[in-house]
Amino acid sequence: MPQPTREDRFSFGLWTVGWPAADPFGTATRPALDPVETVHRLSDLGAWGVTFHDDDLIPFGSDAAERDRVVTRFKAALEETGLVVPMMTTNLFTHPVFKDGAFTSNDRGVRRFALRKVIRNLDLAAELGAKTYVFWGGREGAEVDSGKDIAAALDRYREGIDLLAAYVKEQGYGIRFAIEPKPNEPRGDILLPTLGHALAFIAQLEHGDIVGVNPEVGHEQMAGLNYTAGIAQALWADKLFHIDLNGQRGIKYDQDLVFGHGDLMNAFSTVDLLENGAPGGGPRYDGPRHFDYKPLRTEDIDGVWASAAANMSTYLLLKERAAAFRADPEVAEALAVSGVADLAKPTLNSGETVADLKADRGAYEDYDAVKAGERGYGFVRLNQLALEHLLGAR
Ligand code: 3MF
Ligand code: MG
Ligand code: MG
Ligand code: MG
Repeated sequence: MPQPTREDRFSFGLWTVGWPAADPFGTATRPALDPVETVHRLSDLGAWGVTFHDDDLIPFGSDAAERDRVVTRFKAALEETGLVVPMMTTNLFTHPVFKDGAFTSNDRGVRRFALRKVIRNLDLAAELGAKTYVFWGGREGAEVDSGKDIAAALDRYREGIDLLAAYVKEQGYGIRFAIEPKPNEPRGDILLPTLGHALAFIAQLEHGDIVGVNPEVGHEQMAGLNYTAGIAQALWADKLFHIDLNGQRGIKYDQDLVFGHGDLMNAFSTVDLLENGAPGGGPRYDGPRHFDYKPLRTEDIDGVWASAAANMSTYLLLKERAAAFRADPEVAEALAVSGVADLAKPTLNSGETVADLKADRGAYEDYDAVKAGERGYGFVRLNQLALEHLLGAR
């Protein structure tokens, strides 16, 4: 199996391998992990970065002395291993104070508390050199339609993100924000449920220049959406600041499976896009390959580390397969038959006006739509070639 190296820039959240596997129906099946041990284990496995929510490292309610002690110890582990902290985030969902949301709680005191909690952790993010700060608003939502004024909630969401972005700019932290959409869970409905909603929201911000998205595979798939197509749009908008890779099998609860253990064909096209870019060019993703998964509740501690390794191994295998796919002359021929590269050509000629288009009889009056309608695009053959490469049959 391919072995990960630092150059692959794989990162993991402390909350992923560290999940003790309590779920709504059962208690924890594994002990809590010491973040320092996690740093060492991830480093040994070939990971490059570790990410975390404030409370993953510093227990909620810790006093200043305890906070300093924990951070100092953690920093020492980073130095010993060379692991970096590319991304940080805030836990605005576990404590009961956030049960009706953080930036969009109906309770103004909660909203102010949430802003202060983020500001405090942004200072630490800058200190640890994090380049991206993620906002997953898991509690920003509702179950009761009449209980949440959505327009007002979006006003408060915008107020919060803009205030924090202004703070980051003012401090010269060089941090960019990435909003992570999710359709539901834990709230019945969450604000900014999909990547598209998030992009539309970002366009309304005053400081949207430093705000992008952190799409998670499973979250988009929980909404029945195509992850690869989604991140392609985020790239097109120059807003793919970070990614959460994992697996999901259909529209159900957030499974957080190992990357590739859900929709494998889609995982293949995701890696192909991330590694090889869109066939027609455009912005490329060069951020961390971040895994936000959960080791199955059935696994023991050895299984935890095996599952972490599985994410990286799967990614690297798919990367190899995607390279073989792109290099195959038969694939090139199939892509040509499908007309994939032809889509990069503008529909109008350079300098052509709408009047010119109207005057072009070949475009309409003399256009043989019946014949054009008979064309086969060969997409099935193309997909079968992808599948054969994916299965290692080519
Ligand atoms: C929940 C998530 C979150 C976010 C995290 C920020 C707890 O479904 O995906 O993980 O990823 O809050 O990165
Ligand atoms: Mg998630
Ligand atoms: Mg998930
Ligand atoms: Mg996530």
